[in-house]
Amino acid sequence: NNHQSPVLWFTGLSGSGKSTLTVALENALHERGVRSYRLDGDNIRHGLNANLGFTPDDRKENIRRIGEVSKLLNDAGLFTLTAFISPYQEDRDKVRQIIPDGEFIEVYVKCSLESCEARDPKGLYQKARSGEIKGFTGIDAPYEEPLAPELVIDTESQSVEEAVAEVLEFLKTRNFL
Ligand code: GGZ
Repeated sequence: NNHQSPVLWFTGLSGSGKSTLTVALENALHERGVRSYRLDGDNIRHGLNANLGFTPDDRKENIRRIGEVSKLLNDAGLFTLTAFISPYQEDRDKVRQIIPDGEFIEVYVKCSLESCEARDPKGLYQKARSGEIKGFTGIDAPYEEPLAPELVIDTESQSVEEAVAEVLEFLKTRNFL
């Protein structure tokens, strides 16, 4: 153990599996005695970022603030897990720049739009298709695939357990575990 803590930054479409994966990973880390904290829409968009919506500027500010909070959690020595669409490469890169070298781990939670739309756990894609929601990522707002992610997790071909095992294995190879 090199006593460093990573910021595990999960990015991907709505319905790609970011939340499911980060919850499962948090449990796996807890079992190993690792102190981690998970940031997601429930504890960020309802609180700190309650004044932000989904315009490009608001998404940018959403990610900037989450990046700053991640930096603080990382300073405190916690493993930080974030689960946000974070659609813009530039914004993800800016977060990378404020995290200590080697500690920002960009994880692309890869899932085709077709599959995310078929899952549609909250019925949001249907609302986006009907025009009830405007500017929905993947439908009428962009998602920029990561150019050089540390990890790609394909949630169409992998179970949650397999995905968690892959992240844990990666963390071992980087001496975070
Ligand atoms: C994308 C939206 C939108 C729009 C509401 N576009 O499946 P969910 O519900 O739980 O995840 C989505 C979540 C995205 O918030 P993020 O903070 O991750 O977005 S970003 O990183 O782009 O700032 C979805 C819901 O909020 N949602 N409207 N227009 N997702």
